[in-house]
Amino acid sequence: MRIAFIDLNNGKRFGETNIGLLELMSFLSQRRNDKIEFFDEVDLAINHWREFDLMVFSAMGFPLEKFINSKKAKILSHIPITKIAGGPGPTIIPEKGLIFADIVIRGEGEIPLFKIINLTDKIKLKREILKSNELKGIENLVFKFNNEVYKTNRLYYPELKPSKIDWNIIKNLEEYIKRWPYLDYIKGTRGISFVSSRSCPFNCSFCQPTVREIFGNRMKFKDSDAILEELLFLRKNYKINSFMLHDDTFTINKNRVIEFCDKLISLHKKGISFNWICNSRVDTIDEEMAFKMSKAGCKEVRFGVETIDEEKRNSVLNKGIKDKDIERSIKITKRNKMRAFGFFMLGLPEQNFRDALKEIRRISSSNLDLATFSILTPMPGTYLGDKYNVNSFNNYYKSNRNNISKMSNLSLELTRIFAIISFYFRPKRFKNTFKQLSSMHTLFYKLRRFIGSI
Ligand code: B12
Ligand code: SF4
Repeated sequence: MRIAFIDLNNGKRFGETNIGLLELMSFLSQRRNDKIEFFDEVDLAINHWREFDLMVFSAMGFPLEKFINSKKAKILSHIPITKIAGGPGPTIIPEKGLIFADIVIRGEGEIPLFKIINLTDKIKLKREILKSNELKGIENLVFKFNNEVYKTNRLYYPELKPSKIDWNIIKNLEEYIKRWPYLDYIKGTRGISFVSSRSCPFNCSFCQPTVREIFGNRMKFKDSDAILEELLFLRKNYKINSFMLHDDTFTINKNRVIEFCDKLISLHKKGISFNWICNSRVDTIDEEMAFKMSKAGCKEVRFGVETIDEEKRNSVLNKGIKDKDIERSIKITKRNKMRAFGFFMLGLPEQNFRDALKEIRRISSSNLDLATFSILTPMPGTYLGDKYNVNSFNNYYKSNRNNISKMSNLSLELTRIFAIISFYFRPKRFKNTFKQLSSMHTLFYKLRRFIGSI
């Protein structure tokens, strides 16, 4: 079978490979003998469609919305081979995937995709699969059957483990490494992003139940030996010296973190070391863990603080973290010589310009080394999205991002820019900021990302 895998997230622009698609491709190539090809440009895939039996698309909600409103989606819908869409976007609103694809797979794609490919293999005229009754027996599908939308049983896979990635699949990996946005304050950084776990037990209102809708309730962890093997492969073949763990909360399981760190530390004897960075939660990190992480090369720990207002953080956002945990985790991180990074959101319900300025002042004078500021956007498939009746991703790329604050869209955007300037140009951080911006290469990518995010 000849299968094209297409990333609609535009991940190359951010230096971020589509881990979900990579794990799917690796899962399949470990079990079947197909000709698989990865495309990060949809135009290229469209131009080459005749070379494939199946086209497989992956998208988050916002890129999906952008794509279905483009001419390319129309062209695709007329291409006469079977097209399958999956990922966080189609999982939450499958009907949007059906605008250009024949079949949407909800949630973890490994097993249903494997079953569809096996079924397609058995059918002489590949396209006839859409008329096959057997399709109805495969779980987690949404497709059109006799002009009606048909949904099969929704199943989760608590026993499914993330696959070891075959990085050879991405032929232009160097382009991602070149744009990789983290640890750019360390000279000579060459990095790549990983995800070592799936799902999250917490219940933040702006995020859940999306993550559990994709992965189910039970957390699953990737084998740390598999990650290490991947890292060593990338080091040998691509001279990687850094990585980012995109797990929602990498520090959720202390024993696992310590085991992973010990394995990294044991590589030091062979002269091999990595700089790395991870996401954490302020109530899941402790001194022993931070000490090990730092020894193992961790340079930066990222915490979702969201807002400095404890009451709103816990009532509106349902974050479930206290101010004292925030202070404690920042101290622990810095004491162990790692940088503390905070994620913040502006535009909370009822927030006016004055509240926002107060918030920015307090964040800027905090002990954090780094911070980002987003605009709170209720998304479909989240508790907050339900509360505000949001059932489309389509406002995101326009100026109105489902603004639920008391500020106008323009003042919200300007406040965000002001927050970045106020935080990074404080005298205590200015030296670091200047150091980061002094490299033309870094400045170029930072500006590009910044402009792209407005
Ligand atoms: C890493 C990450 C990113 C990276 C980019 C990753 C990339 N290259 O695609 C960065 C930092 C750039 C990013 C940006 C954004 N992200 Co993001 N991101 C994540 C994160 C933390 C991990 C993704 C991941 O790799 N997971 C591990 C892999 C294995 O899972 P997966 O990709 O979902 O793939 C599995 C299934 O979805 C499915 N699948 C995936 N593709 C396909 C395709 C087919 C055909 C099939 C059958 C199945 C299938 O099978 C895979 C394996 O089981 C997730 C949260 C999470 N826990 O997953 C959020 C998440 C995906 N991001 C999210 C959001 C909102 C964003 C932003 C809009 C944030 C912002 N405000 O700017 C942007 C959008 C970027 C854009 N392109 O426009 C939301 C998406 C919500 C939604 N319903 O779409 C998530 C779920 C976080 C959340 N809970 O809010 N993100
Ligand atoms: S925001 Fe982070 S901690 Fe909260 S539910 Fe989402 S992934 Fe979990």
